[in-house]
Amino acid sequence: MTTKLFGTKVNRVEDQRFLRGRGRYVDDVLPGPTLHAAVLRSPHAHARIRAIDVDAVLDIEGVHAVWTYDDLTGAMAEPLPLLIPHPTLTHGRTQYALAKDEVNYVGEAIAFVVAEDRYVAEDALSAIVVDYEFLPPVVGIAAARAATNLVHDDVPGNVGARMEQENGDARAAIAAAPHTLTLDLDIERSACMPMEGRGTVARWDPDSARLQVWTSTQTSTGVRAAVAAKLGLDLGQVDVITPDVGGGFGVKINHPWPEELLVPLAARTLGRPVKFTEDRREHFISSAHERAQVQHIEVGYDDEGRILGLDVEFWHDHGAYTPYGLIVPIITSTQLLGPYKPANYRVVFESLYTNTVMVTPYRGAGRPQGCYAMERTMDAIAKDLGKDRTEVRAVNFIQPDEFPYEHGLVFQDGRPLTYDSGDYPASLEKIKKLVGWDEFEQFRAEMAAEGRRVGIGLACYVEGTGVGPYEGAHVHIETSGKVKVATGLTTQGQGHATAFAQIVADELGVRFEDVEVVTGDTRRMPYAVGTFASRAAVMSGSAIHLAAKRAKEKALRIAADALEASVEDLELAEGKVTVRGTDTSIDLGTVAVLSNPLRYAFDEASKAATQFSVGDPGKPPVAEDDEPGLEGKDFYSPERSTFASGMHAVIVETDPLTAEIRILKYAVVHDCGHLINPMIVEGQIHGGVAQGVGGALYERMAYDESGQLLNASFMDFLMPYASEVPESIDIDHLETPSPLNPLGIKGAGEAGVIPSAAVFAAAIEDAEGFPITAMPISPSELFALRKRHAPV
Ligand code: MCN
Repeated sequence: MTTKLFGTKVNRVEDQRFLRGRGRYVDDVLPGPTLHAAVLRSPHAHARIRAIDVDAVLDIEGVHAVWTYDDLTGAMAEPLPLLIPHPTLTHGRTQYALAKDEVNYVGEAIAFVVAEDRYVAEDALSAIVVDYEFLPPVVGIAAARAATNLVHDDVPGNVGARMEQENGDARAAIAAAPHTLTLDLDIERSACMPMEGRGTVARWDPDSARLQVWTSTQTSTGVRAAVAAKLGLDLGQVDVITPDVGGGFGVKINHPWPEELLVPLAARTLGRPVKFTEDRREHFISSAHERAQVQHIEVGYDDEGRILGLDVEFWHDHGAYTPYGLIVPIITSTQLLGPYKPANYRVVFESLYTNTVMVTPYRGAGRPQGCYAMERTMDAIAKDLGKDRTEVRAVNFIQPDEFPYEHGLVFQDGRPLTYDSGDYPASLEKIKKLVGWDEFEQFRAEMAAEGRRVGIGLACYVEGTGVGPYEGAHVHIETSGKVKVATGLTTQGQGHATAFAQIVADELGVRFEDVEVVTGDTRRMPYAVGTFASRAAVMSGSAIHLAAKRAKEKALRIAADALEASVEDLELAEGKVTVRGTDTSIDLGTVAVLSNPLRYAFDEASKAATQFSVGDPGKPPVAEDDEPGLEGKDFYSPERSTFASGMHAVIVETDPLTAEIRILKYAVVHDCGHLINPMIVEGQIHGGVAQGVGGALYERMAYDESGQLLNASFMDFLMPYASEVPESIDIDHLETPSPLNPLGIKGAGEAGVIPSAAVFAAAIEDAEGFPITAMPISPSELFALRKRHAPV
C-alpha cells in the first residue's frame, strides 16, 4: 500500500537545490543583451518639485533613456492602484510611478534611467538636477496628530481614515464595572528584510507583441494585471514568471511597485531586455514598513478578571500612501480580541499620514499590534487582581462548544468575522506544561539565590488565515506516470512544492518523488491570487486536492474502459489502477496514453502502450463526455477565512548590571488544523519566532524629525543573528480541523511572529517588576526604565 504522506515530516524537496546554491532568482535571469535601470529617489521627506533637469544625462555614453513623470503617458501617468479600497478610507492616496510634483518620503522615485550597465545608470542619476521647494515634514504619530503640518494638502488633520466598530456598549459596561484600568502602549515601526530584495526583468517580443516579465513577487498574477492595465496591453500579451524568491514576508505583495511597471515599459520602448535589482538601502527607503501604532486601552472587569467592557483607541502610522487601503489597522481592530469574548467591545482607530515610507502588510499584518494590546491588558488585569495571568485568560476564553463564534464585528469585506473552530483551554494547558508555568516561581527563587533575574510571559492569539477569493490548480499526469502540478500562487521559501506534492501523492496514489509542483508562472496558471495572509495551504492545498481528485476520477473512468471493469471495483495506488481483489491492473502512465486520441496503441496482452495510432475514429477519445488528456483542474473558493490560533511563552533573564535580555526558554503551542507537513509548519514557526525576536528586542526604523531614516543599512538596523534566536523552540501542536475546507487545514505562515511584542514585554515586566509599555525594548532602554522606576 502507498503510505499516506499528509501529516508526515517529509523532507523539503526544495532544499537540495537551495543548499547547493542552485536557486534561480530574478537577478540570475538574463534574457539576452540586457539594459540596466536605476532610480533617482528623493533625498527629502517632503518637498514640492519645481523642475527637473535631465539634459546632461542623455549625453552620458551608455545611457538609453531617462524618464521623469512628464515622460509617462496614459494609465502610467495615473497614480498607482489603491488595491483594497474601503468606504471609510475617505482620503486614500497612492503614489505615482514617478513623483508628479511632490515627494512625500525619502526614497520616493523621481526619475528612471536605463543604461548599458548599472554603473552607468547609477552615475547618470547624479547628473539629474531637481529643484525642490522644501515643505515641513510630518514624522511620527505625535506629529501627525498635532497636524501643525500636513502631508497631503487636501487631507485635513493628516487623517486618511477614522473607523469605529462596537459590539454592545463598551463605555457603559466599563462605567458599571467593579474594576477598571487604562493602558497606553507603543509599538514602533519596523519592516521585513528578505535576503533577496525586489527585482524585475522584462523582455518585449515585437513579433508576437508579447511581454515577458520576471519579478520577485508574492503575486505574479497581480503584477500581470497591473502591467497589462498600465501599459495598455491585453492580459494575454503579458506573461509573468516568478523564479525562486528569496523571502517576501509581505513586502512583495503586488502594489505594484513603480519599477515593476517602468521596467516592462522600458523593455517595450527600447526593444531590449531591461533589469532592475534594488540594493539594500533602496529596500529600506523605498519598499514598505509596518507595525507603528500608539494604543490607548480602557477596560472594565469583574472580580474574576472577566472583561465586561473593552474600549480600544489606536493611531496607525500609515506613512505617505495607502496602497493597501486600511487592511493593516482593520486587521488589528478586528483580530485584537484573539481567543477572548469580552461582552462589550468598542474599537476606534485613525489612520494617519506621515512623510515616511508607506505601510503595507508585513508578516502578521496588524495582528502583532492587536495581540500586544489584548495580552498586555490581560496581564494588567491579572496584576491588578493579584491573580495568575493564565487564570484571567481562561475565564475570558471562547469555549470549544461555542464555535462557530461571532464577535459581532465585521471584517474588511463587510462580512461578519466568524471563528470556525479552536480549543483555547486545551492550548493553555499545553503551553503551561511546555514552558513549566507552574514550576516557574520555584525556578525564579533558585535563580534569585544566584543573583539572577528571570521573568516569564505568555501571549495568546488567533489568526484569520486562508482568505479568498479563490485559488486554482492544474494536475496533469504524464505518460511516464509522473505528475505535474501547477498552482498560480508564488512561493518564497514556505516549502509549497513539498507540501502540495504530499497532497497529490496521497490522492493519486503515486510516489512523492514523481510529483513536481510549479508555482508563480502565469503561462501555466493564469488565474490565481497569490501568497499572503497564510492562505496557500488552505487555498492552493484545497484546490490541488480537488484537481487531483478530478484527475483521479478521470483516470478511473479511462482505466475502467480499458480493463472492462466498473469504476467502483477499481483502486488507485502505487502508480497503477487495479481491479480490487485481482492482479489485473494498468499503470497510470498507460492511462495517460489512453487519454490522448493521438496515442500509442494499447496492447491488451502486455497491458502496455506499444505503437503509435490515431485512435478509433468512431469512438470518443476517452470516456463519454471527457476531454482528452489525463488532467484535472479545479478552483477552491472558501465561504470565509479559517482561524488558526496559538500561544507562546517565554522565559527571559535580564542582566542586573547590563540590562542585557537573554532568552532562556521559548515555547509554542500552535493550532493550524490538520498539518500537511509538521516539519514545514515548525520551520515556519521557527522563522516567525526569529523575526519576532527581532521585532521585540532589536529592530526599529529610526527616523529623525526631518524624515531621514538614520539606520538604512545592516550596519545600523539590528537583526538577530543565530546567537540571539533561541537555540531550541519547544513546539506542541493541537489540531482542531477547520470545517471550511476539504482537508481541515488552517494557515501557519505568520503565526510565529504575532505574539512576540506581547510575550517579551510580559516576560521582561515580570522579571523587572515595572510596566513595559513600549516595544521594541533594547538593553539601554531597559536600563533607563530601571533608573526611572528605582526607589528614591
Ligand atoms: N502548512 C502545513 N499544514 C498546515 C498549514 C500550513 O503543512 N495546516 C504548510 C504549507 O503547506 C506551507 C507552509 O506551511 O508550505 C505555510 O503555509 P500557509 O500558512 O498557507 O502560508 P503561505 O504558504 O500562504 O505563506 C504565506 C505566509 C506569509 S503571509 C508570510 S508574510 C510569510 C510566510 O508565509 N513569508 C515567508 N512564511 C514565509 N516563509 C519564508 N521562508 N519566506 C517568506 O517570505
